[in-house]
Parts: sequence; C-alpha cells; structure tokens
Amino acid sequence: MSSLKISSLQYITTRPEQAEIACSGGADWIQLRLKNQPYQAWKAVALETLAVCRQYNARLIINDNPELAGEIGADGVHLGADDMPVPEARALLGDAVIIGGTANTLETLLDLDQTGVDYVGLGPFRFTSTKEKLSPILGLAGYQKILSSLLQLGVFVPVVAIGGITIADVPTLVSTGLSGVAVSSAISQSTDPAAETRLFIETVANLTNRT
Ligand code: TZP
Ligand code: MG
Repeated sequence: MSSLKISSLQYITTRPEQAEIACSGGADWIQLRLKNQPYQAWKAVALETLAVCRQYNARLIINDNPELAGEIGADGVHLGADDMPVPEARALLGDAVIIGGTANTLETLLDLDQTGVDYVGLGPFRFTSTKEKLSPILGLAGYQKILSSLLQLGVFVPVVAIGGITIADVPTLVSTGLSGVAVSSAISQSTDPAAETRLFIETVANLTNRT
C-alpha cells in the first residue's frame, strides 16, 4: 500500500460545477464518475474537473479509465471488477498515482489489498439509484463483520463505505473502523451542497480524530 493520504470524504460526481461547489465546502477528494461517454467528451469534462481540483488543491480520481487518468495527469483512478486489473493499471500509472478498487465482500477486499490498491470502496451500504447493477446490500452488519475480520487479519488498507450514505449514517458506519465515506447524492441533492460537504467532513473528522 502506498503512503498517500486518503481523505475522509470522497465526493462522487459527473459534473465539474458540482465538484467546484463541494470543493468550496472543503472537499479535497473528488471522483469523476461518467458512464457511456465517448473518450473525447469524457476527456473534456475530466480536464474541466481537474482544473477545479487544482484550483482548490483537491485530488481527482477518474472512475473506470486509467488511460484517461494517465493522459490528463489526474491523481488517481477507481477500478471495478469489469475495469482494467489493478496490476496493469499500476504498471501504466506508477506508484505515485492513487488506485482505488471496489469490493462487496471480504474476499474481494483481501484480493484487492494483495494487488496493492491504495484504498477500497466497500459497498453498497444501502440501495441507491446512482449505480446500476448494484451488488448485494451490506448494511451496517456487513461493515461490522468485514471490518472486524480485517482487524483480526492485520489488514490495514483504508476502506471507505459507499452507497446511499447520508449524514445520519456516518457515526455508526465509521465506528466500524472505516477510513471514510464516498458520497454522491446526499451532497448533490442537498439544498446546500457546500454546507452538506462540510458537515460530512467534520463529522468523519470528529469520529476518526483527524485534524
Ligand atoms: N458504487 C456503489 S454505490 C455507488 C457506487 C459508485 C453510488 C454512490 O452514490 P450515492 O448517491 O451516494 O448512493
Ligand atoms: Mg468501474
């Protein structure tokens, strides 16, 4: 695992404008999650989002697409089971780039850890319409079980929860041993996305004794 710092909140968005609002609320870790885009259109949005992130000193993770992340000089890439295998992405992008992976089970999480991911997005916590073909819902009990197994096994890869997470879920979720949360709709659909972003960051920070 690389020593790159993983933040307590990853804000997931499809739009540079939303990334900017979240950054104005303190977000320093943005995932651009676009689906079914022609490469050049995807690249244009990614470059716009990268400019926002650079302005706010935030890190940009590109979902699904290591080639694009490498081409534009993004800070990282997030890979699921159907994307480029982690070792291939690592060879392409090098050690300085953040590579995140998606897991729904302890087994997948352990496999990802072996490949040297920098963090794992573990989910979904509950149903969400943000993602199609959702894996089985983990619920709080799923996180408790998986995170306590990691502790027993001495596996310390940072894990962030994902899927339908609201601010009210954060205290119990983070108490299972998570490093943070990855959130889209609770922030994007909030009446005040910047304030909601700040609330997420402060809530996780208070629980994990981050400064
Ligand atoms: N992977 C599992 S759930 C999810 C992804 C990308 C969507 C998270 O978005 P939301 O709106 O916070 O449920
Ligand atoms: Mg993917």
